[in-house]
Amino acid sequence: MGESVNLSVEALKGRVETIFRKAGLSQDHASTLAAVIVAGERDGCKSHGVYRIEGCLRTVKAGKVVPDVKPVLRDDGSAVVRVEAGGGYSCAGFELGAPVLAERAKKLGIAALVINDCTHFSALWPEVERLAALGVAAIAMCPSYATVAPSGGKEPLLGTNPFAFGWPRVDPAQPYVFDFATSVAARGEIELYRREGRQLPEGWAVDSEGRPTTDPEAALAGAMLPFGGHKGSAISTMIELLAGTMIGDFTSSEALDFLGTTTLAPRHGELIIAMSPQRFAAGRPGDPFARAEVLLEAIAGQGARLPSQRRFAARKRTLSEGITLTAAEAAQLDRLEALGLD
Ligand code: NDP
Ligand code: PYC
Repeated sequence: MGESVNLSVEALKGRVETIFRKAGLSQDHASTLAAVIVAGERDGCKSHGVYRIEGCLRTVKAGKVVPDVKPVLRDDGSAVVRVEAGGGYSCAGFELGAPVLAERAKKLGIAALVINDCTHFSALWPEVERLAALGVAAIAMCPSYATVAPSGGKEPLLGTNPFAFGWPRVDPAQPYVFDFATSVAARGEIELYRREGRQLPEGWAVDSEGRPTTDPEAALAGAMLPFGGHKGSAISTMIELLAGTMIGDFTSSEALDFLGTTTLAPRHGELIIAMSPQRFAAGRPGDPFARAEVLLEAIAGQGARLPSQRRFAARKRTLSEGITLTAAEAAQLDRLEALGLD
């Protein structure tokens, strides 16, 4: 086995982008995918970092994503802005729709971006963070593919359905952001345990017979569990309804039927709702952003950590010291660069 390597954020992004270009992705898709994957490595979010590259390439090779489609913006001036991704990766669609969404939320107080027919594998925090930088609060959510049993059940039906929230702060580099799977942990996290040969913590999953398991292989073949029992199960169901059926797109169960496997990136839609705090608080006492600072500082003042603080610290470190890839990750990158889509 070789050695770990250290790369600047820009150098890693360039290499990942090249891999995607060689695999037939258009420049737009290659660069937006590379950006989100490298942001994961930069911020210490490895469940959606470089290990995802192979899955993206497998999805291209299987013909389950259109690698060079141009997303189309459908905007009738209303509060619902739509991007038709045309079976392409979601990230380019988000880039197209985000500025329109923020502008519309500021104008109307609230607006939604619907992304339809997209292949989606990425973390959601880059999206709510981007919207916070544009001055709006936002929630983002999407189904996935059916891998999670509803609370009280034991068959995979719900997705790991991520849910993210962003709120602009006085320091624009550190918005209040959280982003989590509605399963106990993301499926990508279980895959990392499998690769490292480690046992899972208890309570994450059941095997294909419905028995609790800490074996990652058995968990991936069985069903993952929602976080917080019936509460996570209900939030996950809400995401199926709002970001699946309501926007006329696949639920997690339909996404799995379409794909026939969990080894490729899932196709479905995404829903992002943006709000202008100034518009909601208009005519009421106090500035909503200043009042938010009081609350957030009081939380931190108790010694509790705010979500994303770990990420922001990792970002600060990697931007100055570079990103360290393990020997296995570095070898994977070399191999993918040499092979293209083989
Ligand atoms: P985690 O449980 O690791 O973390 C979720 C959130 O909680 C983060 O915002 C994290 O902040 C915060 N957090 C963690 N620990 C603490 C703590 N002690 N105090 C305060 N905040 C804390 O994430 P998951 O495994 O649930 O999800 C990981 C990623 O997977 C997400 O980015 C999600 O979008 C992605 N995902 C994507 C899917 C898709 O279909 N596209 C499906 C499922 C998940 P911090 O980052 O600073 O630690
Ligand atoms: O980690 O659960 C996950 C996941 C599913 C699709 C993309 N990420």
